[in-house]
Amino acid sequence: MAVGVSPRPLLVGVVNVTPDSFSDGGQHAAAEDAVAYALRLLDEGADWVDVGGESTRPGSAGVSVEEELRRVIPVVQGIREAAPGAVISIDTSKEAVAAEAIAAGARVVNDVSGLEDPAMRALCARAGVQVVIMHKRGRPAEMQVDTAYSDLLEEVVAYLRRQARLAEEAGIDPGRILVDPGVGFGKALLDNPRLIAAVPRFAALGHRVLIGASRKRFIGEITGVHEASQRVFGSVGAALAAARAGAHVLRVHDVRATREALAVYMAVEAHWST
Ligand code: HH2
Repeated sequence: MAVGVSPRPLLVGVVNVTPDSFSDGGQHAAAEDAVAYALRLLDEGADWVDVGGESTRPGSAGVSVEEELRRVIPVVQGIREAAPGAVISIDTSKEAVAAEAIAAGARVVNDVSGLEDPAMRALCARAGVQVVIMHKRGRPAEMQVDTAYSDLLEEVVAYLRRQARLAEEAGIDPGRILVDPGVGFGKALLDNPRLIAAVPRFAALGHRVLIGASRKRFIGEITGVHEASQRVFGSVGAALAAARAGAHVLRVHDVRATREALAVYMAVEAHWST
């Protein structure tokens, strides 16, 4: 990183091994393509890569354990062999998938269902991995049907607090827990900017905060860019806003664009108080 600037948020590069992800479905469906893509993201400056084999986009149907394992395990193994020092997270809600991915070298479990499964919590405690606890409402198939909250921020904070406490009670080290308000997961479109601005409220829980806004639909609504893969500029704007709000980790598709924008942003930010 450039000299003399404050630490920037960590960047997580998204590696979707799915035929149907909302912005890059089908692009890296073969394991070797996905591994090569992960190595490229690491080369572009990703601090870790997030491997997922099941799309969580609104309306998507789930996949079986067997199919998810078939998609992700060769990719985790391939990244581990080609880049032994790389941090790999597994984006799954299934304990069986997380277990195999950890055995293959994943060091973080990114669970969009907030570690609700006690078996998942027990596994993560035993394995000593880092965990991302994300808020969402409902399953992907119906999560955009009811997006009304009586108090959005309070509800998300309360959920993250409860799930983090359950994780700690299961034996997960508090320092290994990250929380994530789940941008786009069962939220009204314009609630998403509110969630990003509210990072300090989530950070007050005492855990690092991850924000995953990259290429999501609210960015399309704001910018008028309806093709998800074309939402790079808006996504970089969201990343800078999340950094400004104090996010510790940003989950992004466009690593190089985000890293370069953040480097400039952080260089300026270092002088705000002077
Ligand atoms: N968003 C997606 C997937 N996993 N994990 C966390 N912690 N936070 C997020 O915001 C998040 C996530 C959705 O993005 P993507 O993986 O690109 O799409 P899909 O779920 O369609 O594969």
